[in-house]
Amino acid sequence: MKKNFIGGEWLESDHAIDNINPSDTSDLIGTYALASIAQTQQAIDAAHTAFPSWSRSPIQQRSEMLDNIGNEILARKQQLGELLSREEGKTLPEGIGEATRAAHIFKFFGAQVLRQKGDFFDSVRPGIDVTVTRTGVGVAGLILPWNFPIAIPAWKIAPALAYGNCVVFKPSELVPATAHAMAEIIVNAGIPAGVFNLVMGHGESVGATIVNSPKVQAVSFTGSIKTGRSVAASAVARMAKIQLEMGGKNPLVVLDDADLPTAVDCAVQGAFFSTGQRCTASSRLIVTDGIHDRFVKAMVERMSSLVTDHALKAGTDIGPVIDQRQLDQDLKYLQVGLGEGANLAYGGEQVARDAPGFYLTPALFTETDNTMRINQEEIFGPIASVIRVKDYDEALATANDTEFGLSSGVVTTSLKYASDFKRNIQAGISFVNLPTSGVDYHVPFGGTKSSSYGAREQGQYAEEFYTTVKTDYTRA
Ligand code: UN1
Repeated sequence: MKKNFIGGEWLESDHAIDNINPSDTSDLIGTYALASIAQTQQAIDAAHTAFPSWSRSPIQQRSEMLDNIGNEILARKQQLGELLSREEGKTLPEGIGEATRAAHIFKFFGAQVLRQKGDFFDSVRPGIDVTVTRTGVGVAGLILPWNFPIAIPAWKIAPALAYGNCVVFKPSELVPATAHAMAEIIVNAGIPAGVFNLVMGHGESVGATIVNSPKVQAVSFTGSIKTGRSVAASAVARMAKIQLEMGGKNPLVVLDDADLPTAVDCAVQGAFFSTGQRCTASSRLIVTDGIHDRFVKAMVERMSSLVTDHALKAGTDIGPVIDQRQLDQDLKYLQVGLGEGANLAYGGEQVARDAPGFYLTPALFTETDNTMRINQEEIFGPIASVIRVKDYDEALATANDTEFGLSSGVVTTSLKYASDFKRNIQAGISFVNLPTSGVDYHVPFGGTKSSSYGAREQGQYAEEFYTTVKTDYTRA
């Protein structure tokens, strides 16, 4: 049984969970301890106790530690990427790419520790100086989804530690192996007891304990909108700082003047890579009349060449769906779409491969309209819809007609439309002639409307959530 890391020790537990490979359900990756509520509490207590000394620890020490963690992840990116793909189901190149991204994030925040900022003011009263600085918030409770088993944990853990917070890290119970391997790297880098804690387990027990503990001053959550709302309600009720990253129903607008191969590339990558299991996935392909038929034809051609198979097999483009529950949800939405009158132009078939896994071919709906459930609700699978519109203005209005506002994109060769789109799309992120997924690690990440709540993640903007502003007056 792989153990949790609590208060500087690896601890067993009475309960454990089997970690199953979604590409091959006969492959048991390992058995992982489920932290109890008491153990979660113990982790929170340890983090609380460690905070005063960690928040005052020398910045050189913190910087080197984060940089060393980044170097170690980089040195082991192949092995970590393989483990990640084995338990999550994204392809091996995607898994290795994600491990590499996590390494870069740790190294970025290693350097960021040294870029301390502050302000100095004369007081409005004579003889008094005012300094404004930032300090760590306290214990950061980090609650993670399964779809990016190492990148999203890295972009929460690294800034939390960099700015002097102590961490209680709850990975998704579907992907404990990568989390455990990353925790080993963090522990081996010499992190002091209590500063970093790994508590694997379920949301109802471990997650709820973190969210409701008065000793957890900051809660950062990435996951579904439903869980996000309940995390927010509980955490705000006790005045904790919160940061939520939730769903998306991201539009990719394709205009008449688009370069067709670019449009198809962006749509295929954005909608179907990582099996469409990204909150930045392009699930609504909003296409103007003049290019619509050519676009759909080229999409179907390209999709028919995509290989859906075992995540670790060379040549696989699309790995399996994460588990049976998600597969059921995807299949349900395929039925919902058909019931709403959409045309299934390609895919959406549950297929058998050499190994027993959750295989679903990428699906493209056409003849859909934006009011359909398949265009309003997040599916989180390899399913996208084409929405036909007459011109740019209708495309933009349709793109904005959603409760979500995370990512967005436009494919066009017109500077006028590209500029207008960037200004007027209601989303935290926009891409011109690029897929809506696959973000850089050194710039802010987050959305508007129901997609996100609280300060942005990543880059120097991460400081906003993981620090608090302090104003000090001094009379000489
Ligand atoms: C990306 O598109 O590179 O869960 C990152 C998600 C997002 C991360 C997307 N929080 O899909």
